[in-house]
Amino acid sequence: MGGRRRPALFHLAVLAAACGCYQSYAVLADAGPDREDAREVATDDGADLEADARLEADADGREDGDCTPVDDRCAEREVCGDGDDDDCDGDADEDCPCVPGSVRPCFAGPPGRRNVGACSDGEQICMMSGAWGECEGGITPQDDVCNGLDNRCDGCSQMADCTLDCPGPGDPRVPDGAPMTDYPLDGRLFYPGLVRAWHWDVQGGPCDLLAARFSSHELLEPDDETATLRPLLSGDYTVTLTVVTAAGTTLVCRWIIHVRGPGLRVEMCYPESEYEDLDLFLKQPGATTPWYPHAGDVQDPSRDQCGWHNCEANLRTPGGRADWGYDPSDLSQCAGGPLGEQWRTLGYCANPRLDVDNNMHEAIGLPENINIDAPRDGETFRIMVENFWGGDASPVINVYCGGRRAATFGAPPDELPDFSGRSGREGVGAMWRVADVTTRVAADGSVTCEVEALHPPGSSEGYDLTENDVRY
Ligand SMILES: [Ca+2]
Ligand SMILES: [Ca+2]
Ligand SMILES: [Ca+2]
Ligand SMILES: [Ca+2]
Repeated sequence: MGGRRRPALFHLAVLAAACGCYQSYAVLADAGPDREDAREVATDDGADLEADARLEADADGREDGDCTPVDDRCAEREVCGDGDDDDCDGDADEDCPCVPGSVRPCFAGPPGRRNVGACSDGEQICMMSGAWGECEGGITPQDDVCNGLDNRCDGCSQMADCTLDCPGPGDPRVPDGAPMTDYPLDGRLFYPGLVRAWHWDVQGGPCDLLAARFSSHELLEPDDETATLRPLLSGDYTVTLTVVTAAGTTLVCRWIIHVRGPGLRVEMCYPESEYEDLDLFLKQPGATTPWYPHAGDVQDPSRDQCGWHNCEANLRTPGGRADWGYDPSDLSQCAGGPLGEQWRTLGYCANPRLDVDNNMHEAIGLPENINIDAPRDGETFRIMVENFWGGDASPVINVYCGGRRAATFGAPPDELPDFSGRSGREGVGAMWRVADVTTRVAADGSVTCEVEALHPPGSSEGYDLTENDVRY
């Protein structure tokens, strides 16, 4: 939705291209010192170099001959409901029924190696067909290399005397991050030796697959010993660290950083976000009023829903901030985001809040997200997207509860069939009523939720898309 301030472009770098060359864990011997940006070339006597080389010569390492590998537990048949690939065909819970839109952890390797060594769960989305999609992300068993980690995930593949000490799941060197909070990356935590070149690469969460120019994060100083990850969205970020040693050997670590915010977070991204304005809304629990009650004026959304009109740091319409009775959160929950300065000026992070409205004026090419850091038990929130721009768009909605993705809607292959209509300047255009989310708060304060997809009235499938219809 349009604003009046000066445009402020946030450049979200395309990070993937530079080093797509190291896709495996293999130690690439003599991979070559072709980086001109080497910052730390060994210049002292050759002794260190020799020691370095000697250590690397041990890279074929040793294994404990007494070690018994874990049982893969590969079975004849797939078992439904466990997120495991029981029959070891590379797919978890294939041909098993599921609730469309729901998301859960899965593991595409042998069940016996799940959560062993370097291995880490991915996630799978239940497609609109009612079957689980591919298990994406995560780390599956690989050939072992000398990197301080059990790459085969069989309990026996760790080699000794490795110069590189990679982190696995739960390693205190790779703690969880938070959305819109800078996350420091330090190569010295993993490699102590002499270095010719460092390189960091980060693959973001589900939104990054949508469009080459869209990124869920920024990565600052990717060719330095220390880099900074600036995640805008929740989710799993896969980090790849490449070290070219002084002796010219290329070493690689890969691990996953979980980026988790508290409470309920509804995040929207769309590949057209550099030139189209979509608006995300969340209805106040208990309210069932029309989304645009004032003669269908899109510039005047209902006051009982959170959106661009009443939930950003700076309010652009009269009528005050959305107040649903929640305490505000500490500034640290929102000050690191694109409109961090505005939130700092306000002095707190509101609940509910819209961190930023992607609107072709003050923010372009960004996701939109609405958060409630500490929702109450048993509240139901309806999610709606309005296409202010009018042209066809393919938004994806991710729902996170207690930091874990609970549901995804609109992701390929289930893009909206046709989400277009007249411009918001002419009236109510295309609207998508996405889902109802009910929060569950346990005694210990942890938040989960139940998500129910919305369908056209009287139907049990399909997206609830309308044009010029303001109904709840
Ligand atoms: Ca299974
Ligand atoms: Ca399977
Ligand atoms: Ca290893
Ligand atoms: Ca917008």
